[in-house]
Amino acid sequence: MRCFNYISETMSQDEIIHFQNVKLRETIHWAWAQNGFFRKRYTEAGLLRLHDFCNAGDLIHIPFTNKSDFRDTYPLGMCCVDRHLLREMHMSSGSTGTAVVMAYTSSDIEQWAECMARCYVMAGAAEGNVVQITPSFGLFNGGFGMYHGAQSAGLFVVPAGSGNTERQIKLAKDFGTKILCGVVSYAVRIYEVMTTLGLELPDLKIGIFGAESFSEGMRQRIESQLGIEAFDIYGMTETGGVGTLGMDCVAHNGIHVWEDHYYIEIIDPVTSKNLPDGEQGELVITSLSRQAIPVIRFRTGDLTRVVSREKCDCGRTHTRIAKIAGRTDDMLIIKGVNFFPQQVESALMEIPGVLPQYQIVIEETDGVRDVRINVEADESVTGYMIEKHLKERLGFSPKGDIFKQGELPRQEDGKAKRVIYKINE
Ligand code: DLL
Repeated sequence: MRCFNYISETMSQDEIIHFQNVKLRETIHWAWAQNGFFRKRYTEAGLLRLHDFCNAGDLIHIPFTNKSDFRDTYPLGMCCVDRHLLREMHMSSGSTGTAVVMAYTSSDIEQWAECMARCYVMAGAAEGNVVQITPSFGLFNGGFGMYHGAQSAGLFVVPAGSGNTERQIKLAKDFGTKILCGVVSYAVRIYEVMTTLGLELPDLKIGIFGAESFSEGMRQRIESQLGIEAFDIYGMTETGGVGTLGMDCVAHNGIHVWEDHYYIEIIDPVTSKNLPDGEQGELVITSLSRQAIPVIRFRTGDLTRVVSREKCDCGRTHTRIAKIAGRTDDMLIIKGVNFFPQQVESALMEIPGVLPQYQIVIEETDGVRDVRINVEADESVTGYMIEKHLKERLGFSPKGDIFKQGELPRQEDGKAKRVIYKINE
C-alpha cells in the first residue's frame, strides 16, 4: 500500500483520538488568544476559563459557527494571525453572492498541499505522473489546491485551467495526461466534446472530481466513458479548500476524512444534537492545524453519515463518511414531498439511454411550487419511462421534457447550475 504520509494515514484510532484531543485544545486556545470574535463567542456561551476545555467531550460547550459568520466578518474578521503572515486567499461567492473568504499562512498552504497530496497518492498517482488541472486558477480554491498538492506529490502539472475543452483534450494527448482533475460536470463535458468532434480518447487512468453533487451512478458513467477510475474528492473554502476533507480510496466505500487535521461531528440539522454513527445528518468540522482562519464547530450544511471507523481494506485508518447526499439548504419540498437534487441525479443515471445532463426547474405560480425535470436522452427513452422511474425512486412523478444531446445549456467554467428557479408572475 502506498501513502503520501504512511504514519499519519495509518495511525490507530486510539492514536488519532489522543492526537485530536491535543490539537483540539491547541486550536480552541489559539482562537481564543488571537481573535476577539472567538473570545466573545466562547464567553457568551459561558466558557469563562480556557482550562474548562480539556478534550473532545467538552466540544458540546463550544458554540457552532456557520457561513454567516464568515460573511458577517468579511473579509478577514476571523483571522487569527498578523496580516503580514498571510500568503494566499481564496473565496467562494455561493448562491447568495456574499463572499466567504479563506486566508492562508505558509503553514496553511503546506497543510492544504499535504491533504491534497495524500488524495493524489491514494488514487494511485506516482512521482512524475502528468496531472491536468481543469478548474480555474483564481479565487475558486479548486485550481490552486490541486496545484499545491501536485507539487508536494511530485507530479508534472499541466495547469490547463477552465474552459476551451478542445484544447484540454489536445493537451491531454500531447502531454500524456494520466490524472484528470476538476468539477464533476466538467468530466461529463470533456467526454461529450470528444465524442461530438470525433476526437480520440486520451490515455487517462485516474479522474479526481468533486465540488458538486456526485451520485454513484454519475461516478460510474464517468468511469466507463473516460476509461478511468474516478474518485470523489471533498473539501470547501472554509476548511481550506479542495482535498482538505479527504476523498474515497480504491475501495470506493466512503470518503476518508483526514482526521489528524479535522475533527468531525454529525448533528441533527434541526435539533443540533450529535447523532450516532450511521445516522445521516449535517457534518460539523473543527480544524486541528489551521492557523490563519481555524474553523470551530463549523456547520458545513452538507449531509452525510459515518460509514465506518474501522481500518479500511486500503489500509488507512481514518474514518470514512458517505458521499455528500445534499445540502441542508438544497432540500426541495414540492407538493409535500421532500427530496434532494442528488436523488434526482441518482434516479436518472439508473435509466439506460439517459445522458448526464439534466435540469431541475422549480416553477412558482401564486406561491405554489411545481417542478419540471428536463433531461437529455437518446431516442430509446420516453417521457413515460422517466416519469415512472422517478415515481418509483422519489415517490412522485414530475413532468419534464426530453432533449437531444447538446440541447440543454452547458457550463465550461465552475459548478453546473442544476436547479433553476422560475417565478411566474
Ligand atoms: O467546491 C472545493 C472543491 C473543489 C472540492 C474541487 C472538490 C473539487 P466550495 O466552492 O467552497 O469548495 O464549495 C464547497 O461544495 O460544502 C459541498 O456542498 C460541495 N462539494 C464539494 N465537494 C463535493 C463532493 C469546493 N465531492 C461545497 N460531493 C461543499 C458533493 C461537494 N458535494
